[in-house]
Formats: sequence, structure tokens, C-alpha cells
Amino acid sequence: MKLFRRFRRQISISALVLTFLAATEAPSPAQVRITEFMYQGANQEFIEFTNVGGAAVDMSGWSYDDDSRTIGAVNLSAYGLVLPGQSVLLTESSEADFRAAWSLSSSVRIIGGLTTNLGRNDEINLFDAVGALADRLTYGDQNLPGSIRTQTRSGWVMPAGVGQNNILMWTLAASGDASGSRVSAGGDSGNPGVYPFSSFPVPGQQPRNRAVWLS
Ligand SMILES: [Ca+2]
Ligand SMILES: [Ca+2]
Ligand SMILES: [Ca+2]
Repeated sequence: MKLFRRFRRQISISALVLTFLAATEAPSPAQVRITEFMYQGANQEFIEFTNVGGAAVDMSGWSYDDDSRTIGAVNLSAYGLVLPGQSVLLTESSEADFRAAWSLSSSVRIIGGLTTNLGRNDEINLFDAVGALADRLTYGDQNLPGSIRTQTRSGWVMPAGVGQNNILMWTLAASGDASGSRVSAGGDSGNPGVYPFSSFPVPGQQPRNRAVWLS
């Protein structure tokens, strides 16, 4: 009987260990999503990606492409580990020029020199490290009349539209709006580097503004 109890205890400990291992080996929910873009502006086009999930995401091996949908077209590995709530930027401009034009601090990660460029009617594709589609946004005011045209004003996604690939859930930036938009040195309107609606605001960045949408 004593032997049986010990055996049973060992079984339950093994089950606990197995449960723990399964939990630690499960893939992390890599919730990096497209949160802002401008296809053309005085300070050139840009795309913002935000980690809207609750766990840090290592973007090593992640990639971007436009409507040609090619995995690996533009390497995003330089972003490295992206914290919950953190936003990172991809721009046609040089990193230094973009940072200066938008007065972004050195803590905001920017990959510059993008040559896979966005047009008026185009698509943004974000692929994770195994080439799975993490997010996609298909847009074009000529293809979908009434949708936004992000020329000199960026578009930012309303919280309900995150990850939905629905351009109708995006809003044009206007100085002082709920997304914290402002004007760049060149006169563009946008809010690159912050997504204030994330549930996980990064310390030092704008506080979350979710109340605006919940009220
Ligand atoms: Ca462009
Ligand atoms: Ca293109
Ligand atoms: Ca933003």
C-alpha cells in the first residue's frame, strides 16, 4: 500500500512536470500587428507595427512585403525583442532623417531605407519567423471608394480593427486626435512610434487612451 502511494505520488509529480513543460514549450502568442501607415508624405512613407499582445516578441526572422506577398522580402530582424505595447517603424526615409522629422527619441526602433514601397492602392504583409502571416492590410481608395487615402496624413487602426484587414476600420490622422497625432517637420500628420490603444503601454510612451473608445 505504501509502495502504491509512493508510486501514485511519483505519477502526479510527473504529470505536473509534463504540464509545466507543455506550457513552457507552447508557442508564444506573437501578436504584432499593423497599427499605422502612410503611403506617401513629405517625410516619406512609413509603416508602424505594434506588439498588442501580453508577451514580448522576438522579431528575429520576421519579414515584410507589399502586395507581392513574398515571405522574407524585407528582413525585420533588426527590431529584435519587442515588448508588449511597443511600436516599431519601417520607413522609406533614412532612419536618421525619419527620426529627426518626427522628433522621435533614440528608444524608438526604426528600420529605414525601405525600397519595397507602398502605392495608393497596395497591401501591407507582415510575416513571422516561420513565414506565417501575422497581419495583412489591403487598401486603396480607388479600389474601395470611401476608404481613406493616406497621403501626407497617416491612417491608424481603431482598436476593434486591429488584425482585421478592414481598411474601413482605419482613421486618417489629424493633429491632436485620440491617437496622439502631430505634425512632422515636413508637414505630415501622424503618430509614428506610439499606439496608445494598446492594453500594454510602454513606460515613457503615451498613456493608453482606450477610454475614448469604451465610453
Ligand atoms: Ca510610397
Ligand atoms: Ca508596392
Ligand atoms: Ca502610431
